[in-house]
Amino acid sequence: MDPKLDSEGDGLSDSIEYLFGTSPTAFTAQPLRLTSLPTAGDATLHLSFSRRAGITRPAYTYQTGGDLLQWNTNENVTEIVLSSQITDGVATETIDAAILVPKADANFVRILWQP
Ligand SMILES: [Ca+2]
Repeated sequence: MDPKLDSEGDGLSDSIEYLFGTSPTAFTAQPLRLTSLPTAGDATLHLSFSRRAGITRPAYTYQTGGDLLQWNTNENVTEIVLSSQITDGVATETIDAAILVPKADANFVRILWQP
């Protein structure tokens, strides 16, 4: 399987759709939702997303960066399972990830998944 194959052309590879528990054959809206940004007093941002049940870190990692060229693995992440559900036979969990972001890395965040 080509890990970069995007069967329906929604911009998400089939492999990342496996992680998110979304369909590789039906358009998926952006699965990552930025739910809060760092503030002057709290350098934590929050991401919310669905994740296939049973796949946990370190199978995937969080990376942050100041530009889109240099990415740094960020271990300062606390995940909370907000809910669990089964959709079209796929068990997923909705995750809130609290990511402590160094000021120099505050511009971008991504999830790196290398199945
Ligand atoms: Ca896709």
